[in-house]
Amino acid sequence: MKSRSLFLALLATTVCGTAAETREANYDEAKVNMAPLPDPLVLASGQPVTDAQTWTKQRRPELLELFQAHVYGRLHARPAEMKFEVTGVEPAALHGLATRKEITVLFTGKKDGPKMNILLYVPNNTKKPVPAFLGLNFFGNHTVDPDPGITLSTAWMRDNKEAGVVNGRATEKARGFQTSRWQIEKVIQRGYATATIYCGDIEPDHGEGWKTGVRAALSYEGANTQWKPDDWGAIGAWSWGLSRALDYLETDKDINAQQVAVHGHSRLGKTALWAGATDERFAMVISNDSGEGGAALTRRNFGETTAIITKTFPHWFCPRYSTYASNAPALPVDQHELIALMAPRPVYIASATEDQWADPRGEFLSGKNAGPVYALFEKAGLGVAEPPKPGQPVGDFIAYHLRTGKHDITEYDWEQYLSFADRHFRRK
Ligand code: GTR
Repeated sequence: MKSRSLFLALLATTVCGTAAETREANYDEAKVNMAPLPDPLVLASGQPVTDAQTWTKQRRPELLELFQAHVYGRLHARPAEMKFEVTGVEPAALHGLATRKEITVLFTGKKDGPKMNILLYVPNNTKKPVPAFLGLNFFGNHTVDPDPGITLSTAWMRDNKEAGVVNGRATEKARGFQTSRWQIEKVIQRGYATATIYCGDIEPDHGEGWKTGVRAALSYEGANTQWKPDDWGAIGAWSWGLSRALDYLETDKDINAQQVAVHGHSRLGKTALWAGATDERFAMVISNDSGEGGAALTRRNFGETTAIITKTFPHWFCPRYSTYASNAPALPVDQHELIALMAPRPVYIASATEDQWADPRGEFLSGKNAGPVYALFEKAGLGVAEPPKPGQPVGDFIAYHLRTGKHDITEYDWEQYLSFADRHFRRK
């Protein structure tokens, strides 16, 4: 925990110029002082929700509305002019294991307009259509595997020596930099397609990123544009991009679009959760170390807090979210209700022992407190009251594991997600 947490707390301090955020990062369970959680099973009218139909027809829309208005903002509709262009197909990629496709999504139908590039691998020698994993990446599609045929991203990204990014652009050195996080060959060998997009294609990840992303392209109304309290933030934009990728997957006859698992790590895990909440076509949702603003309960003062995240990354959320910076208990929702928005679809929450910044216990408790909603559908949740020991996955339709190690996605995490998908997509 300590080095990453310390680094992030220092970063928060540097960015904000105050020591308050550092003090707020509590790592002592004895000092956790959590306000009562809102009850997902009580309607705004005060009536209890006791059946799945009332949940689906009344309570779910109420909660979705609250998350849109207070946390992530409202999403834009799918543009009618959107087009897909398949820009490359290699039938013998990954030593013949897979077919590699690259698809450009022209959001406004124009080649010189906003766009994103999907990298998709489909297993060869497998009965089609196949289920798929879909997630955003941090440093460009060319980083997810050493495959030299992947188009090198030309989009802006933050300079990072290790990631091979110089002067805001990727270099050849970056190829395969995130291979361990994607486990592409393993996923393919297990019979799944896997698709990814660089999040920065949709919106660059910084405070001014919206100016060159989909938010400017689709909801900017000129120089005097003022973001409204419930306008979408970067997480909204990125999750919207995931839905547009699913729009493409629905058109690809190799893919079973009824079985697409949306996944993501860290800020992109928060994004996967919001995509799963807003787009019920996603059949499974996986949150890897998503932490504050993701799976972790907001009301717990452990690790990253609302105060810290809204100072450091205000652009991720809707403007109204920042008004809760020093008063998280005033939020009308908490993150167990975000998990509940996945019901009755399978949802997996993963934490790591050295990722205390993301509050593993708070992530577990979100899953636990979403359980009563799954119970309305007669779907079993975590099945345990306390977090399991590291390396002991628990749960059925809500699943959880605590991996030993740092903030990352590893082969171990993928093994669990693949088994979870096998179980729920009935591919034993
Ligand atoms: C951190 C942030 C976390 C998490 C992480 C990441 O700096 O505080 O909420 O999202 O970034 O995305 O790697």
